[in-house]
Amino acid sequence: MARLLKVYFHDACFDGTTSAALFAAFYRQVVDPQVVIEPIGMTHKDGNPFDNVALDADDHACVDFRFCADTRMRWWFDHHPTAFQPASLRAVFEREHLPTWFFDPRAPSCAGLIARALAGGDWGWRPPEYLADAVVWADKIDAAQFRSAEEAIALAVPAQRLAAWLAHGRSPGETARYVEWLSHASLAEVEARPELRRELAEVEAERARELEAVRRLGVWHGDVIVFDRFGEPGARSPGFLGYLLFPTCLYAVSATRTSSSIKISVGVNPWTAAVRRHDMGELCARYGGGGHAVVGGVTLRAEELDRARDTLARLVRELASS
Ligand SMILES: [Mn+2]
Repeated sequence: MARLLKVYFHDACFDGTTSAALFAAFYRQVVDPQVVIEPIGMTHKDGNPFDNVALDADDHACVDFRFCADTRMRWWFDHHPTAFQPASLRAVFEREHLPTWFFDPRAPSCAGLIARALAGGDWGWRPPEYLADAVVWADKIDAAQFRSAEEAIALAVPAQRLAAWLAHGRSPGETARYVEWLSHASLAEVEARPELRRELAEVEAERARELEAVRRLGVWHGDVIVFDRFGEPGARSPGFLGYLLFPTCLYAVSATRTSSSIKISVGVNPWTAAVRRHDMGELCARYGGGGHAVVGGVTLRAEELDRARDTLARLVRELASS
């Protein structure tokens, strides 16, 4: 009977899916050509995301997602500074020291980290030619290395169209199927699949509607642009669209909610010449959230709408003051 490999990956994320496809291609080429691979998308949540995960296959891998403190998770690749939660798991990583666990918080993407890690040491593996482009795009998308907001939101090439498709609320089944396709073919070949034609056209049409909605939504508070979507549950954060439509802003703040949670995101315009006055992570931490210097967020429970509105008003007031 064929052996089974389960690959856990950061779901609905361009880097997460590319990492899973890349690792699947490696495993088939180097470890076991006959292996059956089951890709499983993982999402962040309060508590341990591996709580109800059965490590019952013949081998297990986790890519672009936080550390699982179980040596049955034999392969692990991640680049998130927040990979060890709680932080005490770092001790397990250091103690067990598996040669098949790789962590580099400076890596722009996990796919790039996998390519580099498996090129070195005992493996000497080179990604197949058809995945080279995907690895380059994972670095670019995950680290937001774009020259302009126009470039960041463009849907000009397969990588960006597929990244937008992934971000449009895909189901775990859809992303698993996508990973399987990408483990055998290039982004251009996957993007051209007839199964995706209608959905990719929808992504483009929705982008046009979204631009209009975000244009109407923005409200200025000094040099802070605010997108309050508390009134439209399920609506997404404008992300880079906000900087495209309001290029003179220093900060963008967006407020969104779903049936399960409320999210306030704050960011520094990556394409402004102005100098930021605040640290986003430090600011958000004071309201129960966190993040980095240039991007941060506060996540609240769905029933905390009053608190969320108050937090939004306070954050905006602080950011707008000099
Ligand atoms: Mn990543």
